[in-house]
Amino acid sequence: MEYFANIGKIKYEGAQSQNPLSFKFYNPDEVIAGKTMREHLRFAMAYWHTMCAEGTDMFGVGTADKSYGAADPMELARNKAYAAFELMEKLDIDYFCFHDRDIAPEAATLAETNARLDEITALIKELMDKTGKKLLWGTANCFGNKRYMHGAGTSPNADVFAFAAAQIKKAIEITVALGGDGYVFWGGREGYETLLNTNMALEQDNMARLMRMAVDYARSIGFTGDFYIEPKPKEPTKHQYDFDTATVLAFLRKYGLDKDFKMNIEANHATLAAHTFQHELRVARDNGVFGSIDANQGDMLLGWDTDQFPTNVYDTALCMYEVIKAGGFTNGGLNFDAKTRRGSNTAEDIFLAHIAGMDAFALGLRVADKMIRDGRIDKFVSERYASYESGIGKKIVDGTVTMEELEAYALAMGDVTTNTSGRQEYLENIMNAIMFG
Ligand code: XLS
Ligand code: CA
Ligand code: CA
Repeated sequence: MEYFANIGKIKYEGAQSQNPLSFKFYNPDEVIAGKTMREHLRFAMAYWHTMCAEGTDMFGVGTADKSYGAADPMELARNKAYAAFELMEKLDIDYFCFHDRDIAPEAATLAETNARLDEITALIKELMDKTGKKLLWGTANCFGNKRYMHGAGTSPNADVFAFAAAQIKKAIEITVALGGDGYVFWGGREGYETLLNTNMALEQDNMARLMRMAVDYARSIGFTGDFYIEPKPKEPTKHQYDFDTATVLAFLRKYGLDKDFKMNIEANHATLAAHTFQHELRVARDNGVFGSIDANQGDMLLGWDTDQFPTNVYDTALCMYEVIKAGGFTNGGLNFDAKTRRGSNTAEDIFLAHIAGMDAFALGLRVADKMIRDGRIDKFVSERYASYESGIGKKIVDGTVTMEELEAYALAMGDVTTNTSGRQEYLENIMNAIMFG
């Protein structure tokens, strides 16, 4: 059975093509800076948005049909898996990501739920073997069910903590069974609404305990991939503990988890934290915890997580600049944690949205490569800090200077006369010339 019968395989046709169902800029096997575009970008499909989300919002029911002709929940889970692989094949997407509950629905008990997961995991394994598609990362949905109303690992209720641990254990097992390259913790409800009812210290200690146990268990069953934390400042809780990359880094270091975790940076979460996407990537890269990316964009006029397909090439270029500077992806990739707008409710819209996102990142990769080969921006930055390469600056960097010596230096100087322009506009002009020249 074909679920997207009217749509064929999407191919690269170049920017002049007027065929909406073609790539204009993503040419998977074209080599850029020594690697194919496919290898650089490692695109992944997000099971929850693409296969499951029907366009519901706070004000209205779904607008898109994601029933895949099924009559009952397990038939739906099976059909969805077949449709997912058809979609990945047609879009030439090599990876996917999922939450446990995206692939199989919960049953009345945990044991029955796990049996359902086993059945669908076996089917997905079969489809992966047949098509060569791979799992970028798996995760557990520990935020949707009402049992998690006060959090999962940070719940005030120890029974909830235990249930979450059991769910995560199973999600790790199926991730390993499917050869996943990563496992994500996104703290959906790991935060608080008010400190009046919250023991923040215990909640954070408990979250760290859960993560430590999860890592140890995963390693004990042979998981060699990366663990990721996905920072997000708010929504659904008012304050989330994984606020941004810098906050997560402090948490990981406090609890000795920094050797085991990297970041899964989401563009829209960066902007919700009042950072640019590039800022979050830079903090991760500078601290050796750059891992993977949830590629989307938010709406700058809205303060919530709109998870739109990325189309802003300025942002994708600066993102790919950071990715290349970080040495490229190892186990990570670009997961489209993005959904079509509620009014874009056809299967064709799903394809057009992925094409938009893949082309936007292909353009971003092309621009980032040009920025690096052009060299003017990198040269400007290194020259801007040249005063640290010799004299007093070198002593500061080497740690061989004291406060007294710096005072003597400043007294002899009288005042600073060496500041030069930051030339932001010069650099912005270069960016535009590279992008559109
Ligand atoms: C929600 C998050 C979520 C994670 C995985 O805002 O983006 O989808 O990526 O749980
Ligand atoms: Ca995400
Ligand atoms: Ca999001």
